Amino acid sequence: MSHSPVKEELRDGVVVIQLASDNPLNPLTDVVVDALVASLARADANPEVRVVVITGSERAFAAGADVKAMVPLSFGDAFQQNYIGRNWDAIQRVRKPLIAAVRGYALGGGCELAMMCDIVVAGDTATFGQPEVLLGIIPGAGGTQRLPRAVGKSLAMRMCLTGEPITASEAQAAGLVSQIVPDEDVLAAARDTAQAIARHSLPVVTAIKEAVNRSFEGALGEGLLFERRLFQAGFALRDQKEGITAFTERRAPSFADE
Ligand code: CO8
Repeated sequence: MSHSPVKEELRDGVVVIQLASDNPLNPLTDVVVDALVASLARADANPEVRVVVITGSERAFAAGADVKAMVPLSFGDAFQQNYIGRNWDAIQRVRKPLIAAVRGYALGGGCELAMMCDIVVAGDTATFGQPEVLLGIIPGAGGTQRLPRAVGKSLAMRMCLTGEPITASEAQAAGLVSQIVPDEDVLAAARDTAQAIARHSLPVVTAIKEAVNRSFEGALGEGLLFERRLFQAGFALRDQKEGITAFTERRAPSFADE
């Protein structure tokens, strides 16, 4: 690896983390994922960062796990090393909003990484797929769990069982992608959304992310109760008072993150 596999740029509360492997298809090697996880941890801890955008190259957000590294692995190796779990679990623990800005291929672990983000913005020629079945493996970083929640059982089954990718417009119609723009505008569109979020109260944004994510875990009743408790807890926030007071006074709110 001749250069850092991950580049960071922080501007106006938004950090863009770019996967920038030597290979523009961005295979998710351990080195890349470790660098991404370290970068996300820095962003989560940095009070100047309010929203994170993850992007890849023009050709690929990421073309999946490093298939070449899997060749010599036995079950014992994979289990003992906690393969995938070791570093991937950290991604889902990031508390600040994550936006995936996807150009080109988002395949296998690349599609799973996009689905671990809170919002997915795609270029018009992007493709999303879980081609693991073609390699004789199953998705390993949430593809069988997050994909059906994102696109419904039937399409998720088709994608996972055939290995065939879907287009950006199919992904948008199915709910995997929130917005499609011309390829060259992906990062700008993701930044615009990030900037809109960055203007809001950080604890409120964090609570919304936690609550929405809770809707994907466990039973609906439990998720609704979790949401209600966080909603009630919001009455302890100064920003909540400010937001609703500003509305009644017909003025813009001034949030203090407390
Ligand atoms: N891993 C390792 N190397 C890769 C990968 C990959 N995922 N994808 C491409 N490469 C390499 C190729 O081997 C090739 O290397 P070399 O020049 O040394 O032969 C180079 O990148 C260029 O690739 P191609 O010549 O194939 O480029 P094309 O433009 O013809 O095709 C494709 C692009 C369609 C993206 C094609 O490369 C492809 O199908 N790649 C594999 C996609 C895939 O199967 N992804 C799923 C992998 S399995 C997975 O993700 C399991 C998830 C588990 C959890 C996540 C853990 C990280």
